[in-house]
Amino acid sequence: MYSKRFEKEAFKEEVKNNIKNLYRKTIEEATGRQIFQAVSLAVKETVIDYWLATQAEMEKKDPKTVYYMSMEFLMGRALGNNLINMTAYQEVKEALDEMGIDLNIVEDQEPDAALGNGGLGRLAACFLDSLATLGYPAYGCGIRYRYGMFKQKIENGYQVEVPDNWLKDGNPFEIRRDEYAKEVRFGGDVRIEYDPLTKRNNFIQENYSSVRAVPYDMPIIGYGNHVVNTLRIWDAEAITDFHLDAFNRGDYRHAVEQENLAKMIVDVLYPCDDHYAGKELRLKQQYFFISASLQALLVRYKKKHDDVRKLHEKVTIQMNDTHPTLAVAELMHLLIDQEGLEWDEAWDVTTKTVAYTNHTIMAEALEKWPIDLFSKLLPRIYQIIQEIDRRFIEQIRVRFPGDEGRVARMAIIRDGQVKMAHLAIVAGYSVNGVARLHTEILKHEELKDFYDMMPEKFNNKTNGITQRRFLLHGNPLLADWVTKHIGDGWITDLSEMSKLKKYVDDPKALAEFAEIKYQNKLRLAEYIRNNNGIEIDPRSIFDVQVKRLHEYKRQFLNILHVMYLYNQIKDHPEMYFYPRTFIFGAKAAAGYVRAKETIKLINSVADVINNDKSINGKIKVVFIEDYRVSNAEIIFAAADVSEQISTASKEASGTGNMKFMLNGAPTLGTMDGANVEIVEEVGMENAFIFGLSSQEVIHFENHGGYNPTDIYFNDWDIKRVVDQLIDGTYANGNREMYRDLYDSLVNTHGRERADRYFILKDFRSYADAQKRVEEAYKDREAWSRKALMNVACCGKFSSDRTIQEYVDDIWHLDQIKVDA
Ligand code: 26W
Repeated sequence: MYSKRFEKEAFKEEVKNNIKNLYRKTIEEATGRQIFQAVSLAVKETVIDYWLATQAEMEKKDPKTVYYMSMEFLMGRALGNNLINMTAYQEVKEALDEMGIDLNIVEDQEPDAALGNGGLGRLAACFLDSLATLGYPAYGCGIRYRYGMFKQKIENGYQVEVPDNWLKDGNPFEIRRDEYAKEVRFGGDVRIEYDPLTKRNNFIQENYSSVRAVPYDMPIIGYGNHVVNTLRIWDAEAITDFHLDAFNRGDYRHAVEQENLAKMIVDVLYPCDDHYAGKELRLKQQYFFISASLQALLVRYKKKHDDVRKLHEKVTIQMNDTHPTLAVAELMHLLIDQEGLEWDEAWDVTTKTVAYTNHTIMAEALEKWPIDLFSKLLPRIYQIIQEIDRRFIEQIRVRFPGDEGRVARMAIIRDGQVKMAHLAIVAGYSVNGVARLHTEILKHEELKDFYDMMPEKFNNKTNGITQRRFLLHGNPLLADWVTKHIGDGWITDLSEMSKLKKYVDDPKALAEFAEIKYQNKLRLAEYIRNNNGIEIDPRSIFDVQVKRLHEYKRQFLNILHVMYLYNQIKDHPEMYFYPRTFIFGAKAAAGYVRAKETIKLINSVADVINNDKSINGKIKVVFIEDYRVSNAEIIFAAADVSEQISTASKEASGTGNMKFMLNGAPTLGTMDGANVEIVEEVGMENAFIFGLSSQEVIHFENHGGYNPTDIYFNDWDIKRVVDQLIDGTYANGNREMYRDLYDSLVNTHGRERADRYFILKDFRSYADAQKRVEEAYKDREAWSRKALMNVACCGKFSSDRTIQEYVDDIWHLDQIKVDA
């Protein structure tokens, strides 16, 4: 069917027709964006057939399905990825070539669907790709934010946030499903009414405001298997057409309120990563998409089944972090208040249906809602959580009599707050971390009390990434080379990459492999020239740190080390130094002041160093504006060194680390998150590891004993670099500009320890590891061997492997097959 649909002439005709019908233009007259729309709609025609076929198969087989609930889906661009997964990329490229259209340029017209912040959102997107590719029935459930992750501009070295109006020209792949709209209610009060017939109390919500949730479906295409799953994201609308009815009913104010509520709810993605702000609107967003998704899920289930007590046999719900944890209470509410189940029956179903993934141990990221805010907005949900909490505390007291400390630590409602992680763990039938080290820290440190009481729930699922987007699409030169050597099995079975090991001592293979990296570096250099106006040397070492800006990720350590190298070169111009390009890309949450200062510092250091002719271009520093999924694909392909330098114990997993590995960039990193497992696969000799261990960090945190000023006063090079933050070197003489960054290293402020993230402690060991990188890079062939070993050993880090583990250990889904 693909071959029939992508019969070239028919496809070309379709594109022309779309341009004519949509824009009343010829191809020659159409703008780039119009061509993108026309091509996408032509592709969608084929997608729809498989989407229907998949739905029909699901109707027939009634397989167990996972609902992946997530506030974030960081999808990136769809067109190229859809063509790749339909195995139609080459054919479409040729068809467009014949029309004088360059597919690459068409792809570049598409805005990223940036409905996520970083790791957690991109993981959700990779999971959807793997679920479809493995043929597992799955819905992604989320929010159709009108504005996604902000666009980042750098002005005068500072980050400026620009709204991301990604839907401006329409989204060609989505389908609005008005017929599945649901009502979601907020606020009001709950009246309890005794029903003598059923001898039950009924809980009736009154005087509420409500919005209409309307789903938009996006196709999620499996690779080469004709399976098309659905990402269902919800838009909000006012429930009444207030111009007429409500106004006439004299209820104008209420109607306007509901209109505003609807507009507000889906307006924008919260751009906070790892920092919980406690905003009412965010709780509204959470309830909005959870309630709508669960209502829809129940309707779908009941079409085929009449006993909701068996929901867990066909449905499983995965909660992506605590953000969707209201699902626990909303499912209880629907089962009790709508379906008429008794508490115990509803609890039995709920606790067999929901599961929870934890993505962070950063205390400031844990969601805790103030009771009064929560109970006013969600009065019935709050009652249900109170009852869950009451019963849970009883259980703790039975298991640990007299241990009221434990009750205080574990309660769901405590200190005037509702603790979402506790609710998720108590109700979830599975609790997982996202890398082995992270899960161990959860079990033995952060969630120890819960692990003591219910060890059987805890399990690890080390994250993964999809090789379809991050190699096959993002790095076509390497993808072709790999296929030429080991066949194309790796596309759906990344463990096949190990077959490349037989080439790691083959000079011809190594030379070709190195040449591909070089070509990819040229491509990135061109991107940087066009976007940053900076000329970089493609023969220099591309040393890359791209990820959200966060103190624990330690971009600060990286730039301090650059400042240190610069001092060295200035002091010893004759010293041997392999040219380096330090590349950064990072967005800072809009309100995260210290993160924004770090961006400014990186740009200031770049200004000084890049303009210093005396160092002969030995160091260049580039801050790539607006790091996002689409430019990430270009960046990973071109990287020589992967900077994964978080303070050990802080990065739950990391997934960028895996994307670099897949593209042949060895890791320069700490023993943190999934780095530990990367090193285990590739071997210590093919990575550059430094710094404190997680145990050492945790020990210092619990027992003290680290004093950064000891280092500051005893290591002259370190003191010099730290002092340069306040001597004006990088601030045109201004001594105050980086005072806060300086203070964060050497002065304790209030309750915050000096150098919380052990930057000075790890500095020397980082500098040594960097020295080892330089030494290793000098031997070009030995370096290529290391880089190729990284590609050959990356098999474990496919999200296909991760998803298969979720299926085997947690979800137990039925596979489906769709015939062409
Ligand atoms: C409530 C505010 C908020 C927003 C986002 C709190 C926490 C988050 C996320 C948990 C942050 C996040 O993206 N975590 C990352 O998840 C990735 C996927 O599992 C991991 O690879 C990263 O290590 C982890 O930081």
